[in-house]
Amino acid sequence: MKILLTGFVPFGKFKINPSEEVVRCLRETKIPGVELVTTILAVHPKDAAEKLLKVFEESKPEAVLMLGESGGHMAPTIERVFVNILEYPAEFGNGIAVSDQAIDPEGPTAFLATLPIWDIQDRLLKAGLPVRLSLSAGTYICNQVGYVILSAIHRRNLKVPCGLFHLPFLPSQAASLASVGAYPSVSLETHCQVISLALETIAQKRVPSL
Ligand code: PCA
Repeated sequence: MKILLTGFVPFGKFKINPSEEVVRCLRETKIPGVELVTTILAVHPKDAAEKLLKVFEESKPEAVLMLGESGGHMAPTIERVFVNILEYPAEFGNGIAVSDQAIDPEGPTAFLATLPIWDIQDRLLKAGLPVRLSLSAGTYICNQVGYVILSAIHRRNLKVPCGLFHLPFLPSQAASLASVGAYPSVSLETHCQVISLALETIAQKRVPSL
């Protein structure tokens, strides 16, 4: 199955983003039943959505798995809901804060992930890997790209399972914050095992869950 796997460049005070590192690592990994198309997105509301839609059009994947960093999360997290809100503080918007904008003024309130989330969760837990489900992807760029791509898939009535994992900090990121507080982290190796098994499960399941 051809799956589009995306990550993001570093943002905020970091020079590394676990999502980009995982994409780089899995590009070189053979995953049973999976042919990967990969791309790294800018952490920018216009550029990220435009590039994602362009790569989607060009590569015509049969499924889409997006990855993003979410510092403070305890485990890799499957996002279930993408809301029609764009809102972020100035520190994440090059000095410009955005408050309570609609991603698509004509669009529905939210889209739900169409990945086989229960199968992925079962498979990961049985393999002894950490995962949790979440009902909020936030209101920043990860939520936005999730909303935008699910909206495009929905409008075209495509049978393309699609969703996003938020990934906790890598150990080096948590270590760099030691003077601020104790942050949870997950190793790159564990992140890669989690996402590799999630991709394998998506390829086996094939159909959107909703
Ligand atoms: N995480 C941010 C955007 C880029 C990323 O890796 C988010 O959670 O929206």
